[in-house]
Order: sequence, then structure tokens, then C-alpha cells
Amino acid sequence: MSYVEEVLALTEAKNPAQPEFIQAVKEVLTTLAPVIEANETLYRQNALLERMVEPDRQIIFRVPWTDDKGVSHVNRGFRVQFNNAIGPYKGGMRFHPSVNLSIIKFLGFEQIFKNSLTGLPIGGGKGGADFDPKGKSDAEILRFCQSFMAELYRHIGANVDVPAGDIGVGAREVGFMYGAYKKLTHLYEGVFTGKGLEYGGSLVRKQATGFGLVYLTEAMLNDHGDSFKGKRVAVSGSGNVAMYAAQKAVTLGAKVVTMSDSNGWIYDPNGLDIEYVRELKEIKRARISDYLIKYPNATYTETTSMDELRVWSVPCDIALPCATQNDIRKPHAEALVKNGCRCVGEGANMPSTLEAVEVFQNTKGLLFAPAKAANAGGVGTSALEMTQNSMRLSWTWDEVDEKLHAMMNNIYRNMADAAIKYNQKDNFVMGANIAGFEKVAAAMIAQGVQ
Ligand code: NDP
Ligand code: 2IT
Repeated sequence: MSYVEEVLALTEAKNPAQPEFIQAVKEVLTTLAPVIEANETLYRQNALLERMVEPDRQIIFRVPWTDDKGVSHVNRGFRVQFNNAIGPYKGGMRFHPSVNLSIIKFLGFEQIFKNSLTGLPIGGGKGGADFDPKGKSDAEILRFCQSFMAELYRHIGANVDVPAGDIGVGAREVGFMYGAYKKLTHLYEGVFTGKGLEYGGSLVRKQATGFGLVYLTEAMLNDHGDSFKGKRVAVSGSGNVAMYAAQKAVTLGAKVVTMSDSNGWIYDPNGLDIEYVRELKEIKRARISDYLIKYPNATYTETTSMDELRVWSVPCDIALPCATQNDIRKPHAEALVKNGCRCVGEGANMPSTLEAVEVFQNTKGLLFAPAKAANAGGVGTSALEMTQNSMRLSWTWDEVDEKLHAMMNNIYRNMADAAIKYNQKDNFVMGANIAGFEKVAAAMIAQGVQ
């Protein structure tokens, strides 16, 4: 058995009920095979892979809170501090009823390599709760966040572990959690990113994941003599990442023809009004079905199962999955290819199953940018927020946007070059994994076995 096979078997045996985590480990380790084979003795001696797949620590805690009617509830809170070889643990918080240890571990594991790709000094971590913020009042969200922080505050810090947003956690939730941390610790420090602009947040952070996704995808297209201009783009989701990816794609001359939420999807082959989607989803917290109030000629289709083809059933040139994991499965990938899609940029984390990625990679001429690289602009800009907090100053919009743009161009170049180095030109899955892994591996070895 190869070293990779051994560690995969070990990971499966030790984590039997964690399918998402196993999926993420499989994707990374199998594509790293050439690097691992070239350094096998050193890596084995250091138990490097065994250490990489085992988080530094996993914190699981009870989060009790009381709703507006006076009824009490209990949720489960998580923070997985995966790896701090190259910087303090860094990664978002997800509040969604589907959250469990497997999901937080897959996200934390991915985050190690993504954060390394940004070129900035941030380690990997992730957290969240199986709490559903949908339909809750601001007062309920506040009580939940305060209860969550009553435990979490002791495990984090500006130089220890710096959380941010993810699904279900935006500026409101970050604000409430930051306020609770400040009160409990008596510290004013950059312990969260994605903060409001009035208290240490960075310009462009809100837009950064979506903008960064389009910057990287555009760099990949440009490198192959193409661009977003005149393209039909299918987007899944209508949250933070989806919204600003759609906005930037339109700025670059594309037409976004479809978007979605967990209830259904909208379609207009002439292009959607993204500003109206933003008004509905970001400002009014409404459902995407309300798009038809202003645009009755668009179509809305309800979703009853993720098995349905949904936004992946329409003709498009570029697909940007920006909702959640395993959104694109084999039949969805096949439908996209059949309908003319020739470029995929992953905005969400692990939005394509391993089988779907295989379909994309076996389609000649299809460009596929994996999540770790494509959505790294969010956490990359979080690291820029940390820098501004440390310096106690704020950069302008243009300064941050230029740094983000340069970061995404660099990530593209690094993953493309890593793929070329191992004779796998345009295999960006392999390129991104190798480029992200090498720095973390070297740092772990240099710091000794621990
Ligand atoms: P939001 O909560 O702002 O938006 C999530 C969107 O995806 C919503 O439209 C939501 O629909 C939809 N969605 C979520 N879960 C499901 C589900 N189980 N089934 C169907 N639709 C679903 O989150 P973000 O935009 O921040 O995150 C989207 C993705 O991007 C996630 O994979 C996240 O991990 C990733 N990501 C986020 C970054 C960030 O900076 N925020 C950075 C890098 C990656 P509904 O409203 O109905 O729930
Ligand atoms: O998945 C991600 O990279 C995020 N949710 C953003 C993490 C961060 O710390 O900004």
C-alpha cells in the first residue's frame, strides 16, 4: 500500500461517520501522490500525513438560548482548530441546521491549504453550530450569539484563532459575537474578520469571496485566450458569495442567467437584475421567489431535492456554484457539459462531488478552478483585515481591491505552475493542492513533530 493509501484507510477507519471529511481528505491526498512519492521517507519519518488529517483540537459545546416566547432551546457549537503551522487558526463560522462534526472538519481541513495558497500567514480552522438563523428575530440571534461566545471566547484570540462568516453568518452575527467577546475578555482586538466598517472591518471583505472568484476565473480564462465578456453564467445560491460573484461577472460583461436559494431557482435567459436580487436577499432577507414580483417574465421553479438538476439544467458557458457542498453531482456535471458549459469556478466549499470533478476533468477544453483556489479571496481579504487591525489603520477600497486582485492572479499563476511542474498542465485541482500543501508541509517539518 502506498503512504497515501495507508493514511486514507486510517482516516476512514478512525472517522467512520464523517463522509464529508473523508471526501475532502481523499480529494487532497490522492492528487498529492507525486509530491508524496518524491518525499516519502521524510514524510513517513515525520508522520506528516497522519498529523495533517488529525486536528490540533476539536471543541464541541452546548449552546442554550431562549426564544422570544420564553421557550428554551439547545444547539451544538463547534470549533475545530486544525493546523497552525503557518499562522493562527483562521476560518469561518457556519450556522445551519445541517452542521455536524464531519462538515466542520471537512471545511477546516480545506481551509489549511486554501489559507496557504493566499500567501499570507494564516492557519486552518472552522466552526459553527446546528442553529438555523432563518426566521429568527434579531433579539433571538443576539441571545444565541452571546450564549455561543460564552464558551468560545476562551478558545480564540487575535493571535490564536480568528473566526469569520460562512453560511448563515454575516455582518449581523459577527457583530454580536464580537461584542460578546469584547465584553467577556475586556479586550479590543481583531479577533473576528468580516466586522462592520465602523469597528475595524475592512472595505471589500463583504464582496471579497465573490469578486475573488471572478478575478481568478477571469485570470484562468485570459490565460486560455478567453474572458467573461459576452458569456452566459449559471450561479447557484444567492447569499454573500453568489451575489458578489454575479455582480462582478456582470461588470466584466457577462450575463447571469440563473440563481437560487434552498427553496428554488430563478431563470431569465436575458440576464438577471443582480441589484434587485441583492435588495431582496441582502437587505430584505426575502426569498428568491420574490424576484418574480418585479420581473414576472422570469421563471421560478421550486426545488424539492438537490438531486434535481436545478440551475445546472440551463444552457450556459460558465458555472459558478456558490451555495453549499455537493451541489453538483455526476448527472449535474454531465448536464452542464451537454448544455455547453466550458468553465467552472467553485465559489462554495467542495460544491462538486469527486465524480462530478472527474466529469469536468475528462471534458476536453473545460477549465475547472477548484474551491481552495477560487474562493480564497474571502479569507485572503480577512487576512488583510487582520493586518489593518494590527496596524490600527484602514486601507481605501482601491487599495484592498487591488491587493485582492493581485492575490487571485498570483494564486492562479501558482496553481497553474505547480500543475505544469508535475506534467499535468491545466489540472488545477492537482496544482492548487500541491501549491497549498508544500508550504504547510515544510513548516510542519521545520517545527518538529508535535
Ligand atoms: P450565505 O449564507 O450568505 O448564502 C448561502 C446560499 O446558499 C443561500 O442562497 C442559501 O439558500 C444557499 N444554501 C445554503 N445551504 C444550502 C443547502 N443545504 N441547500 C441549498 N441551498 C443552500 O453563505 P455564503 O454565501 O457565505 O456561503 C456560500 C458558500 O461559499 C459556502 O459553501 C461557504 O462555505 C463558501 N464560502 C464562503 C466564504 C465567505 O466569505 N462567506 C468564503 C469562502 C467560501 P438559503 O438562503 O435558502 O439557505
Ligand atoms: O470558507 C472560507 O474561506 C470562509 N468562510 C471565509 C473564512 C474567513 O476567515 O474569512
